[in-house]
Amino acid sequence: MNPAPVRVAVTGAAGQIGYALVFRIASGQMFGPDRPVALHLIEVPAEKPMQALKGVAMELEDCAFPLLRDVVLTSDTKAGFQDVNWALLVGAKPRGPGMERNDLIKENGGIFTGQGRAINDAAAEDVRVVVVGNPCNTNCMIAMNSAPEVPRERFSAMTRLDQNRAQAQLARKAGVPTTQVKNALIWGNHSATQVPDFHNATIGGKPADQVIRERAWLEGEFFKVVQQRGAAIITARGVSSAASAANALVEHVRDLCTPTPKGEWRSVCVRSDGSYGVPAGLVSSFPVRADGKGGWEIVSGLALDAFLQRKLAASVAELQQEQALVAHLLG
Ligand code: NAX
Repeated sequence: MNPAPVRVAVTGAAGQIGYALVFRIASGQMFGPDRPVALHLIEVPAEKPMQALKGVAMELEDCAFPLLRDVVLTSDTKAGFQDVNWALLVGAKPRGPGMERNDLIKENGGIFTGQGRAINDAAAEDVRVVVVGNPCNTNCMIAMNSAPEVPRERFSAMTRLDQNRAQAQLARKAGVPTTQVKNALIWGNHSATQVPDFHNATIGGKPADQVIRERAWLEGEFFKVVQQRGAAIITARGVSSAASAANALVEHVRDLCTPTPKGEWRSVCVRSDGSYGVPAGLVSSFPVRADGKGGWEIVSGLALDAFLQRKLAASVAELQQEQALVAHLLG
C-alpha cells in the first residue's frame, strides 16, 4: 500500500455531481482499494454552499471510510488546490433563464482562468486536471492556458458520460450486454454537436455498423439519443444528470491511471496535436490510450466515413467559435 494519500480537489463539491462523486472517491473506487485519499472540497464563498459543504463533510465522516485520511473545506481556491495531485473542476455557473450559450461561455471562462492560475501556483508537481463544468472543452483550454507551468498533457475534459451513453444504446439495439460493446467513441465537443462513432465501436468484436445494419438508425435515432441525452434527463428528472456524470468521472480518472487494455481506447477530451483534422490547441474528444504511468496517446489511423467526418467538422467548427469567444482569456 502507498501510505501517502492522493490529494483530490473537487470544485462545486456541494453541487449535485459533487454529492454523487465524493463518496465514491472516498470509498476507493477512483484510486483503488489500497490508496488512501484526502479530499479538498471547494465551493463559492457564500453561506448556503459552504453550509451544505459542512453537511457533506459530516456525511463523509459518518461513512467511516477506511481510506479517507483528510477532508479540507474551503472557498479559497489557492488553499483548495494546495498540494493536490488531482484537480476535478466540476463547479461552474449553470445557464440561467434567458442566458445565451455564448454568455455562459464568457461567464464561466473567468472561473477557469482563476482556477488554472491557482493550480499552477499551489498544486503538487504531478497534478492532473479534469474539467467537467460546462462548456468543459473550452473551460479546459482556458485552465490549461492559465497554468503555464503545468504540462498540457495533464489536462483533460470529460466525454466519458457520452461514451457510456453510446455504449449502452448500441448494446440495447443489438440486444447484447454492454460488455459486448467495446470502443464506443465520442469525437469533438461535449455538446449537442458531439459525434458518437458507430464505425470504430465494436459489438462482439465486429464493427457496430456491420452488426446493426440499419444506417438510418445509426445516423438518426442513435445520434439524436446520445447527443440529446442530457436534455432528456433534465426533462425527466427536472435536474441534470448527476449520478451518471459522477460515475463517468470515476471511470475517466481510473482509466487514465490504468494501462488501457490492448486494442481498446477511451473517449477523452485532450489538447489536439492536429490529429484527425482537429486544429492543434483545441481541446477535443479523441480515442485515447493510457500507459498507466501518467502518459497517454491519441490512437492514430482510425477511419471515419464521410458522414462521421462531416459531423466532426461541424463539432470542430463549434469548438473554434467557442475559442474565438474566449480568445482574450487564452493569453
Ligand atoms: P450544480 O449547480 O448542482 O453544482 C455546481 C456547484 O458548483 C454549485 O454548488 C456551485 O456553488 C459551485 N460553483 C459554481 N462556481 C464555482 C466556483 N467558481 N468554484 C467552486 N464552486 C463553484 O451543478 P452540477 O449538476 O453538479 O453540474 C456541475 C457542472 O457539470 C455543470 O457545469 C454541468 O453543466 C456540468 N456537467 C458536465 C457533464 C460532462 O459530461 N462533462 C455532464 C453533467 C453535467 O451537466
